[in-house]
Amino acid sequence: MRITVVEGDITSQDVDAVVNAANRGMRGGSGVDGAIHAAGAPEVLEDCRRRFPHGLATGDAGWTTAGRMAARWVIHVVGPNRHAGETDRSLLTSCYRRALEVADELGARSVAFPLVSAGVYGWSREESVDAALEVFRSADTADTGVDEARFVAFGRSAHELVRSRVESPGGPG
Ligand code: AR6
Repeated sequence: MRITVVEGDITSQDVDAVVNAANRGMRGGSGVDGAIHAAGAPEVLEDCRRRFPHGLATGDAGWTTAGRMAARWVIHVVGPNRHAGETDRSLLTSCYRRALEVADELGARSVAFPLVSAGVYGWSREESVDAALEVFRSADTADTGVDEARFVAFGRSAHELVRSRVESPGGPG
């Protein structure tokens, strides 16, 4: 699996699936969730209502259509909310692992990821990218059918940071 990094907006990525940093209610929100629901309106919300009548648990992932976006699917993950006491790092790695599993169920080959939990949910960008890299480089995900995991860094400083973590030879994973 190739790990790539671009700077930009996840809603305009030309990939099979984009990952959303959602919440347990699964009805949209702010940040990347708001952008994805706006770009994929109204189908993303309609599909969320249909597929997730009771929402989704922290650390888990599930998919919907991507509506009018270039991608085919949205893979929604619910990251841990540090401000609500969800400080267990395994919930963050679980999001990235479950996103890859759902991508494999769908047959998605290219998947774009935001930095899950590194906004409203209060984790640092370093913690989120390092959790992702640990999963992407682990033996457990070596047989995934995903051949590109693309970090979409929102803004220049995020891009610099993610790129340096991805390129660091002594980095995580
Ligand atoms: N494309 C790529 N990355 C983005 C975009 C975008 N369009 N917009 C923001 N980011 P956040 P969380 C980055 O807050 O911390 C929502 O209300 C942002 O700079 O979107 O998991 C949900 O409904 C940051 O690095 O997600 C939940 O309630 C990263 O995406 C809650 O916030 C994640 O920031 C989830 O919080």
